[in-house]
Amino acid sequence: MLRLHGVYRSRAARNIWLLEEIGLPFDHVPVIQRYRLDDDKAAGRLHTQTDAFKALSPAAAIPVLEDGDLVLSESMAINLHLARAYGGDLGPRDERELALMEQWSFHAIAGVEPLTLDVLYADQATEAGRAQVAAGAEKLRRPLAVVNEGLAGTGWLVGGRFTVADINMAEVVRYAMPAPGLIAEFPAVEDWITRLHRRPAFARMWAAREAEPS
Ligand SMILES: N[C@@H](CCC(=O)N[C@@H](CS)C(=O)NCC(=O)O)C(=O)O
Repeated sequence: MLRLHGVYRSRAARNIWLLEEIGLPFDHVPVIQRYRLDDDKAAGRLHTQTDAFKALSPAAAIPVLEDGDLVLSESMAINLHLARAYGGDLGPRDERELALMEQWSFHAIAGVEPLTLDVLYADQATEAGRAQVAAGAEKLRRPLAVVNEGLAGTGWLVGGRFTVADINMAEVVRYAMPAPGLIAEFPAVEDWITRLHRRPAFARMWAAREAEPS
């Protein structure tokens, strides 16, 4: 059976959403980020700095997928593999679609996600936090405009249908949602993410994530 390491409150959420979409059973190992644990709580927990986990992940980072003897890190690579191997039409139908799915996944991880972290982790109760969000939102406008353009026409990123490319992009766009009014500036993105968050598989992942201690 497939085995996925990583708590819901991590980039493993994007893999769990896809696994829910495919309906694939998997063994979920809730490895937690070490920085989230006090020293006294780390003992006896599955976390990213344990020797057993570092043997799987030299980067000491979740998520990690074990698929037989294949051990894979990087959340986007894991999703592209799962979609191709098991996802049917969630994955590429041909080389052209694969190229486009990789293009959007790389834009997500390199062009969008790093800019979202200032927004995601800001304390908007403080003036400094709000300023950090405003600066982050300003940087995000250009890459989000690219996504908005990509959705124009069919409302999906690749192949005129819902695919792994949408999941990979939507999970990083979600990190930008705490920026007040930002997503609404991009109507195609706003419509698309609203539709995606209504999907039953996303709702199942989200409910489990919310049930997980923060
Ligand atoms: N680019 C990697 C990033 C992986 C990553 O940084 N994961 C975080 C959690 S979301 C982590 O495990 N950090 C290690 C730690 O904090 O102990 C991916 O997309 O999988």
